[in-house]
Amino acid sequence: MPNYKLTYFDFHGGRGEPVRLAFSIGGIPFEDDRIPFAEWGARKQGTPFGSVPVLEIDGQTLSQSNAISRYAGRQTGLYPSDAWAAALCDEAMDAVEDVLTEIGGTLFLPEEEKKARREALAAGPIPFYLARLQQRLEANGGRYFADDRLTVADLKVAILIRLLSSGMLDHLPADLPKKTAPQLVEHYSRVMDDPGVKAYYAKLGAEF
Ligand SMILES: N[C@@H](CCC(=O)N[C@@H](CS)C(=O)NCC(=O)O)C(=O)O
Repeated sequence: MPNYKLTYFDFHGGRGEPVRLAFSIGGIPFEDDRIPFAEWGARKQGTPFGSVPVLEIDGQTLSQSNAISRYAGRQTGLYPSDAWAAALCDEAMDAVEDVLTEIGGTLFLPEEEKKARREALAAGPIPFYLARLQQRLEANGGRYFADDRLTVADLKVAILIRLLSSGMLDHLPADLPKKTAPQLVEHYSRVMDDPGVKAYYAKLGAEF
């Protein structure tokens, strides 16, 4: 088995979390390299695109979260081999990226500008994406995004729903997912009830 090292920020979420979960669910050991935010400046230039997550595989480096999630999914049986089911996974993961990119663009804005941008996101684009993700979930049977089973796409959507429901993002109401896409909130609970997901968070002593 290759040696894996996943580098990401030190919190239970974000673009690195689906990869941590996938390896853990699949029983694949990996070095969980969690960068304190204070150290990021010194490490940024050493990454392929100036961003994390980054996965090292026997010393080779892979970046871009969806590429890493697909790789981890293939190694753990959490990414479908069927081309159509795999494409449905990609669709959901890329839609989540659209939302994360919008939110990421607000993180370091001056307060007034941040407030305006986030209120605009909460009034349009985020409910739109949540509603459309919910429609895609329904179109694929209502339980999982592809293959009628847990895949890396479900992990990525669930982590987004946890972020949006957390109340940690000022000016984005925490009840946005519940109000606009209740089935995604149910889907989040389904993912969190997965024995592998439960075991991962229990091991870390994390409660949600
Ligand atoms: N398209 C990239 C985006 C990566 C990205 O923006 N990562 C954030 C953390 S979630 C980051 O590295 N932020 C710090 C920075 O850009 O300096 C991906 O999907 O991996």
